[in-house]
Amino acid sequence: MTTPWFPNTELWPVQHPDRLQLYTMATPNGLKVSIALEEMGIPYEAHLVNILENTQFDPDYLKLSPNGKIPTILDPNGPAGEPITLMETGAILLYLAEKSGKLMPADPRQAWVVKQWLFMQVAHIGPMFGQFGHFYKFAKGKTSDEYAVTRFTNEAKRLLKVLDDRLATTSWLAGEEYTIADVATFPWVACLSFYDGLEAVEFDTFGHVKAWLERCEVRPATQRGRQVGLIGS
Ligand SMILES: N[C@@H](CCC(=O)N[C@@H](CS)C(=O)NCC(=O)O)C(=O)O
Repeated sequence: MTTPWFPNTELWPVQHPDRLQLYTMATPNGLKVSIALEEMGIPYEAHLVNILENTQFDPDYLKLSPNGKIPTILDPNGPAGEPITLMETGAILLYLAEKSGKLMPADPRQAWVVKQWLFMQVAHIGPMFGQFGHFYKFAKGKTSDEYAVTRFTNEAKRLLKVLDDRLATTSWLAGEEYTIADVATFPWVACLSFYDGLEAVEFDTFGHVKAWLERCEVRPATQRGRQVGLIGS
């Protein structure tokens, strides 16, 4: 096995070089991976990449993750026993599901349904909810133009309706089994309250999403995953 190269070990000292290394922060995208690792029971070592201090642009970090975003993983024991680094949560979740054999149904038809909802999160829920949070909370007072707030509030509501209709018919997004599609979507829906946006998106009207969110929130592994990458941790 080739010894992996670890980024900036002064900033991110590695205590368990044999374990999967997670570079992250407790944001919705970061939490997807720490929750998945906890749910799958994969041993890992987490490192905080504080995006509020622009640490994601550390030249060493950019070697792992050229787009300068969190999270990133470095698995010393990747395919054929060789190290692998991965950015992009969709790819990371698929990789972890394959590695662990967990949170992805064995049945190929069902597995495609999981991938469909996973890509729906990555392409729509994440970017649109993120823009909603940006304009509704963080850019408040910085622009007098209501256009963006209205656009992303409406889009967030539209997407919640898509999720609600789906969850009216199934317990979890891809069916009766909890999968990486739920892992990916949960932190973004949970984040609406951090954006103080529950009223704006009329969250209470989406009863099936609300009940699903509660089912996700009580999972012990999910609760542990939510503690990873907090500032000061
Ligand atoms: N499509 C990427 C999105 C990652 C992403 O946007 N991460 C945010 C935190 S939630 C980030 O690193 N932001 C820092 C920045 O934009 O400079 C993924 O799914 O991994």
